[in-house]
Amino acid sequence: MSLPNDLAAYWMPFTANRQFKAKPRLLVAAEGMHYTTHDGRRLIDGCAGLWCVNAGHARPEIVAAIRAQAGELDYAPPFQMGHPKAFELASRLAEIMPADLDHVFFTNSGSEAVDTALKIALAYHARRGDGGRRRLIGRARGYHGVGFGGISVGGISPNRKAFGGMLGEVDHLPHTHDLAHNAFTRGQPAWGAHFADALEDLVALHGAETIAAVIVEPMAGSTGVLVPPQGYLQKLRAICDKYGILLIFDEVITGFGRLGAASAAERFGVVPDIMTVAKGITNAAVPMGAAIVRKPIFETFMQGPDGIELFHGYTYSAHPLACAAGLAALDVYRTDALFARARALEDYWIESAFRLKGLPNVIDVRAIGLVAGIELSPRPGAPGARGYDALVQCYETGALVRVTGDIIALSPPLIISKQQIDQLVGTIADVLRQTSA
Ligand code: PXG
Ligand code: PLP
Repeated sequence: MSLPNDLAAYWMPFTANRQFKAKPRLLVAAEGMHYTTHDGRRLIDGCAGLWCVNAGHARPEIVAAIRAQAGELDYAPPFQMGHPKAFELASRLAEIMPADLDHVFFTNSGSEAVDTALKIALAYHARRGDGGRRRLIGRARGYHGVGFGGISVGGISPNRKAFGGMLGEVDHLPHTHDLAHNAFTRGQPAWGAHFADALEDLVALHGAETIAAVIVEPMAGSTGVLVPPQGYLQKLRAICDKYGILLIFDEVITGFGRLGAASAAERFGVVPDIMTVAKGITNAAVPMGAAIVRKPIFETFMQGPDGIELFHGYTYSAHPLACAAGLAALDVYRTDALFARARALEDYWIESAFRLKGLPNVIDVRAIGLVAGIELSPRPGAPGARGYDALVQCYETGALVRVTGDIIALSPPLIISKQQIDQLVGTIADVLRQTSA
């Protein structure tokens, strides 16, 4: 397939537009573990699209469900109306999420899921007559999408700098990344649970009675794969409980099998009050996200005068195509036991990623579930350049990987075979050797 003859009109997101348009990389087809490029090459998908195509591309069951839904019910207004699959999908999600995370508010993306979760947290406290709790606590290096709520609690500087004021009442925990103590750790580092104690300091500073919620990624993905130290999430949970602060896990990446379980909450044995999901919820075939809340939070909204309980929602909340894709995706995950498969492959995956230790410029390898972060030392005076070169080289050599700064993040579809793991890691190893300058 040839290139379109005009690339100018499309303003590409999170992309160096001019660099890209000077040397475009177009994907024109996908199936299973592979993409096809515009120049007819096959790429092994090392990042499940963008951490989202967990069951692999073009799953026939999901394709068929979307086709059928488009012909049967293309759209239904979600305000004061419903359609069956929205209720069915919510029930199915409640079934696979831990404890009493039983009520689901649908959105169209992770960013919207985060905004929704933050708004629910604030409205929950107000509804309980505890409306002084308006402060939201995020974490340095956190990524919670690109809405004003998400960038306010987020901790990635370039995503905030150009955009001014943000939400007013926000603070941040420190991140948990520490190469001096934890470089080259397989799975969760033993050192670092104390980073959660910083929440006690924020409580002392602001007063618990002003704090509504803490939001963290249980494993930070976008910033370059930061695995939570052992005991860290448990500690955050305990401090939140002590002070009546809601704990929100942003599981947009970690949901749906990435860490070998339906959720990171299940994997780590820590139940948040609200969970945000997106991406893998539909295997990425139709955009969708959700905020999933524990029963007592939902019940709080179901008390009082009988009327609209939450003034919030999207035109496309619970879109029929997304619900159909979501139901089909959950069927595929269950039928193929993909979460258990990821867990069973984890040791092989981690050992394979660690084959990159010792290659030029590799200053850390970290891995858990079917995720790995390969951190490269930045070129002097040119942070990100080495990472970007690795991305381009991998693309030319036959692998799609995700790069954030100088960190390569790997998160293949959960259907990857051992042989394909070898191929993916082998390609990256070759690239690291070739681009050692
Ligand atoms: N929260 C988390 C934890 C995410 O990872 C979002 C919210 C926002 O989701 P939407 O659907 O609005 O994009 C995300 C998204 C990367 C990368 O380079 C990661 C994401 C998005 C884009 C790029 O790792 N995660
Ligand atoms: N802007 C305008 C002018 C609208 O009418 C609407 C929805 O009706 C929106 C924004 C919000 O769009 P969505 O519900 O798709 O988020």
